[in-house]
Amino acid sequence: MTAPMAPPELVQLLTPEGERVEHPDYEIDLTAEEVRSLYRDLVLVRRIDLEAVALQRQGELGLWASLLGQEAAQVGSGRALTDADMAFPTYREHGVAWCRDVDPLHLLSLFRGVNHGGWDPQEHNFHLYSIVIGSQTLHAVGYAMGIQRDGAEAATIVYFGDGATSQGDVNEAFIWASVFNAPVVFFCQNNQWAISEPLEKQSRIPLYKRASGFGFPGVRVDGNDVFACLAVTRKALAAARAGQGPTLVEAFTYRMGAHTTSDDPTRYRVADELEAWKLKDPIERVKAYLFRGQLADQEFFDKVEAEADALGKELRRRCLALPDPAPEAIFQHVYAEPHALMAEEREQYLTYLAGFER
Ligand SMILES: Cc1ncc(C[n+]2csc(CCOP(=O)(O)OP(=O)(O)O)c2C)c(N)n1
Ligand SMILES: [Mg+2]
Repeated sequence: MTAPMAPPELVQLLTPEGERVEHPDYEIDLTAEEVRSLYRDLVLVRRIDLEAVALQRQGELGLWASLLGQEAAQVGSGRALTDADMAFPTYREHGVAWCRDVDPLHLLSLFRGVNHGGWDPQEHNFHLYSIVIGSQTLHAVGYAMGIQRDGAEAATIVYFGDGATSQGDVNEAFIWASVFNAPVVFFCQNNQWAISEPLEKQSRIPLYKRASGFGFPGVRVDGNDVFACLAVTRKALAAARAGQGPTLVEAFTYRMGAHTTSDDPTRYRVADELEAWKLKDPIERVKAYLFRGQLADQEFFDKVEAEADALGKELRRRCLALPDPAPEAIFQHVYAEPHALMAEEREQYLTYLAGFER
């Protein structure tokens, strides 16, 4: 008798060639319309990202952190959320922002330096971007413990990178979430690099296995497979909402671009690596699946392409039209209530500015 096969370590429902495969623990049943909609999300999100990189190169943004290659991890997990769920991003979650209906212009305005965030986290249940690595995991656990006490039928998801798993904050968040059984999904996008530090400098074991040491389940999903990311995140969120506590999802993916526009990855990684990951492109496999099953025709793909072009063009136009804030705006929103010292400093600054010829 042969022993039953263990489920594969990596949850995958769609191969890089666009073939549907089954996994014993994760099912997904999507209509053709739903798959086309996911494809559209992936293409539009990539276009927003490409436009932003181009704008930075032309001096219109101070910086940009590209999500190139991570579209499926973000759209799959983002589309698993209900309106009531709360998401805490890093600085790279433009695809999740898209799924939460955050106007991409707000993302650009932050990186253009014309405001400090630009969207209302409560309106979208999508928190402001966090640049301090791992800090948002603590915020998310605190939020999750809050909604747990409110008895809300909602879960929290927090995004962070492979490098962030070495931060104390993230490990403290794991402990708190575990012992308080907080309704939180830890969504780690393992894109293999923390700027120039490769994964092997962060861990001797696969990241998802760390969860067992903290006392909750961990799962590794193909982060370039939007179906698998959707299925795995849905299940983890449902468990959180049902009172079963946290899950660590490790989305195994690859950062195809630079860390940010200030970085040059050719200084620390070989070109072959990128070439190998290009074959696992998250968008191409959905396109192949749609073609293979005759679920979409050329007209559909042309239409999405045209929509992406129009979105990119319009986003560029709106970005260039963003007004510069008044210099004294920096003193706004520091405190919720009027503050005497802020008012004094604001007046001093205005007097200083008035000393220049206009
Ligand atoms: C607390 C803290 N330490 C260091 C940095 C500088 N820093 C910015 S991004 C980064 C690497 C993060 O890598 P990872 O968590 O894998 O996320 P990725 O950028 O790959 O998405 C570091 C060290 C920071 N922003 N915050
Ligand atoms: Mg990383």
